[in-house]
Amino acid sequence: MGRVNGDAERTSEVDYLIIGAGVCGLHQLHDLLEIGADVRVVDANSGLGGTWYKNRYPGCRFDSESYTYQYSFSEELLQEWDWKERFAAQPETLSYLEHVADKFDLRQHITFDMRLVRAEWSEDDLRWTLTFENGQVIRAKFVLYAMGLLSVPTYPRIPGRGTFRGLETHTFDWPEGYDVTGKRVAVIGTGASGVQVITDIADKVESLSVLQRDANWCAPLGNAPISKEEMQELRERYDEIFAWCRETPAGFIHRPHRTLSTDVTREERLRHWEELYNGQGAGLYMGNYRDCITEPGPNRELSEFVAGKIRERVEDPEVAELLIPKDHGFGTKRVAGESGFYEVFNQPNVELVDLMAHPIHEVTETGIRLDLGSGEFRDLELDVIVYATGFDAVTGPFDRIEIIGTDGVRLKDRWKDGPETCLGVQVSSFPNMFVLVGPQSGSASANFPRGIEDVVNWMTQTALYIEEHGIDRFEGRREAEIAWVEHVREVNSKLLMSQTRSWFNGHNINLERDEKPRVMVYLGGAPRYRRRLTEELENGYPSFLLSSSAVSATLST
Ligand code: N01
Repeated sequence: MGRVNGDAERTSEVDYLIIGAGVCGLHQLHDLLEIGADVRVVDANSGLGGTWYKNRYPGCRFDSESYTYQYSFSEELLQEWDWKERFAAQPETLSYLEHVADKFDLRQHITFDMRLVRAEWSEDDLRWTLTFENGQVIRAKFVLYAMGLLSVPTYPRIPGRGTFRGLETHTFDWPEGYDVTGKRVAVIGTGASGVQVITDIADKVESLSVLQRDANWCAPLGNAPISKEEMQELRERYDEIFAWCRETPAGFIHRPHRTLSTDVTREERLRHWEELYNGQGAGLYMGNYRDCITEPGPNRELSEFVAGKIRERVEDPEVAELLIPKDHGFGTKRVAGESGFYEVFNQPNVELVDLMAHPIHEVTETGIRLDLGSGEFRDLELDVIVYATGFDAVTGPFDRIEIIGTDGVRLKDRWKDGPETCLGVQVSSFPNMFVLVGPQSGSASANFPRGIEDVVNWMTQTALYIEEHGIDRFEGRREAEIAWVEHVREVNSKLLMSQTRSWFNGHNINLERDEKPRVMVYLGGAPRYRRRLTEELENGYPSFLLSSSAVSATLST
């Protein structure tokens, strides 16, 4: 960048502007620099790392294997980085991303504290004008959104929130280094974030109240340190590991069996599930018989197996029953990896509050008031309230920016009944705007760097094409968009996951509980998504309209 307008010092120009310096934005920046593009990254945060910069709550870590959650674009990088644990904690991951930025000299191309508030397309000069909260303006030929799927936290709508005199925080906004030792704490929410923070702080706090609405399924993570020998062995197998992950549906090391659960005896099934339960990572969830997450019968049997484990691990049978999900089967929502979560409820300083029976009436100056019914209330006296209540996922970051495309159309209006995208990478009427992380993209449901890799590689190849052919306008075709949304809907409908209430289906923003699900993520698997994107490259982008004013011709019609 660096071309500054004389009359407005705060306006600058660039060819490719990436919004977000997280796992995706950094990768895209690296690759566009490699091809010599004029590129810049901006980020609303004061440092790089995206989700790993923000999520500093105690216990935050991967639940995908560390060695699969790293970039594969540099052999040197792979060979020099040692992972300390099988499932790295947030500080280690952030250090890794900082190391990547330093190694490839990326920081000089990133500007922090730049919160985008408005982006407007101009058909006259085929540029986006992007306005930031701090008054800066950037004009860009192409805008690439890499804002993360889970970067807008949702605080529940509870009367009195904000009046509490102690610390009220979302897991995503955890104050750096804040120590809960000896404090009276309530955690609201038992999704992946809640499970991690609850497990980490339970034996440090004076008292812990876990406020649960619906229970979520969890399975043991099997975390452990990685020895030097193990690391060396992993390093030697990286090619094989990445080749394998590229062919699994979600980019993980775990892959569903070809065998159906009904092809084997019950004894064999139980033995296998026992092994998976005691294994590492998401094996029980992603490396199981394939009918376990597609067919209600097998799913019920697997759920009953996991429920049995919860009953064994939690001493109080009533608490155990509350911790067993009743509204969905195992693996039909994202399963949280846990490391002693259930044992926490055997501690005398921990209580589970069933919000279905005793909803929150209000937040008070001193804590939380529960409604016991019949006009009776119970006050929890607290020092800290933690909202582990999830995110306005996938579309939330876009909804917070005024994005205006051709003829004044607003993205917010286009997506008011749910997002529609052309292959998860563009939106018709929003030329030159690419979505690297967003709705209906394969990147959205895959182990992040693996899913991202496909989109980033496609984008880099596309940028090369743009440069070589002098393309100055690139827009998804409406008919291709309609076809893609239909395809995503159809593919997703084959999985039980499409029927549950979770952020995968848009139930993340305090929607009414019966509101229609939205087509948020693509569940067709990373290999299929990659093939679809590759088809576009190989066939000259049939799903997009490309034009070059230099040659005054439409190159792809
Ligand atoms: O959020 P969630 P999360 N009153 O939406 C409850 C990733 N992640 O931050 O189920 C009371 O899953 C809600 O209850 P219910 C991962 O992809 C990854 O935990 O709606 N409770 C639920 O219990 C994950 O899927 C890692 O009834 C309310 C919880 O809050 C995604 O982030 C670690 C409520 C929200 O669960 C999101 O996980 C952590 C209300 N008004 C997260 N509103 C890794 O390991 C919501 N809840 C990499």
